[in-house]
Amino acid sequence: MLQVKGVLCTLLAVFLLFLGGAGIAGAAPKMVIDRSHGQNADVSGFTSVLVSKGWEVILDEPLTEQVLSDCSLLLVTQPSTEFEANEVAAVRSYVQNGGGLWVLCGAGPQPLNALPAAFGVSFTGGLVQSFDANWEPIQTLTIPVPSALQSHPLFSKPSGVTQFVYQSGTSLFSPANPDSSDPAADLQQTFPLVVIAGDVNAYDDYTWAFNPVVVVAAEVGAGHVLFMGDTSLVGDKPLSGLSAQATREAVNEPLVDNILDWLKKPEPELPAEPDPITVTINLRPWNPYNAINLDSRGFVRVAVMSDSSFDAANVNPTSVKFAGGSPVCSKPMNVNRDHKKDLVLVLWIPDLKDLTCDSVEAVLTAKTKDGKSIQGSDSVQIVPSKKCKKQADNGKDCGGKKGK
Ligand SMILES: [Ca+2]
Ligand SMILES: [Ca+2]
Repeated sequence: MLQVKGVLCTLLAVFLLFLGGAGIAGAAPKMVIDRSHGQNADVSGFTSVLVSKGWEVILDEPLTEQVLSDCSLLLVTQPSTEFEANEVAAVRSYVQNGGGLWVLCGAGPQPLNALPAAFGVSFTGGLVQSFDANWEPIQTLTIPVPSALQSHPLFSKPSGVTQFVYQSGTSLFSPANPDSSDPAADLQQTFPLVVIAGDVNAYDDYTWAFNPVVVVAAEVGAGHVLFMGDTSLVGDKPLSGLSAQATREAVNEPLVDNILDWLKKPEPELPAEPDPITVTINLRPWNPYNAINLDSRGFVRVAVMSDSSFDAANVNPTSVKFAGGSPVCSKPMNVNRDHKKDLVLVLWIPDLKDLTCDSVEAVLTAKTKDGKSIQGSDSVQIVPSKKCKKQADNGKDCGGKKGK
């Protein structure tokens, strides 16, 4: 087992983008599968599934705020050493900030609850079905999803998950008060969460209990947490190949897909680009007619004007685009004698690719030196030229000539 663990604990960073040919999607969501708390179950099969679904999977990272900062989903399955207070704090903070946490644990005499306790739940280590059935290796425990919960995103897709299966239902939850007569009801009063109870003939710490909790899902801060009392949902290599395991995986696949979607930290929304600041420009600053001859291989000036709300000195000249061209040089000058210097830009007319013989307006865009977008426009008069005359001739109906 140690050898297997050693192999698994080497950093496995698999990065696959299933883009369908496009190279424009963002980075794959990153899942950290915790291996730093004595876990030695083989999750290689589940890792392969995740990679095929477009995840980047990282094993055996220390659970620090830095490691979790770009993590979309943290998976903790069957730890055998307890979480330290600083790790719990890091995970709690990560979830508060939008991260997803999925914890799966099976039965055990001493469940490790430092992490679940940070979210108000705990594993009891008890069993959710009869003790004898629990030891049947091919046992499959079907858990119905209560109809009231079937519209929850965990179950509503693709066509509704109405039940799922555990390997044998090896553990359960209880609220902070383990003596509660109705743990599920207690939890629902405490958290905005999904609670699913197991069958009524269930063990709770080796005593009969009614409706032991088998799933807890909750929204915590901006993130989501999910606690489940069975590890077989994320695969268990020694069991794969057994028909019961294959059956469980097939039945649970839609649920697992929903879980990944629901827990995944949302992509940060890019701040909307603010509308550009409208500025006044003056094409041919000392000429009111703004004439341009598209045959010309000369230069034309355009001024970005300063006024009481905008200082043209803030314009980054290299960012300027005017009618498709970039200025060849620029100079602060006061064009209109208002004691405010304007920015005069010089452009080569053949560069003004956006101008056509029909243009009546030309647009200038630029960024300020602190990155804000600005935009302005001025009228333009395209003077008759050979180029425009030729275009006009080509545009005429040549009807009769065709076919001669
Ligand atoms: Ca002008
Ligand atoms: Ca001025």
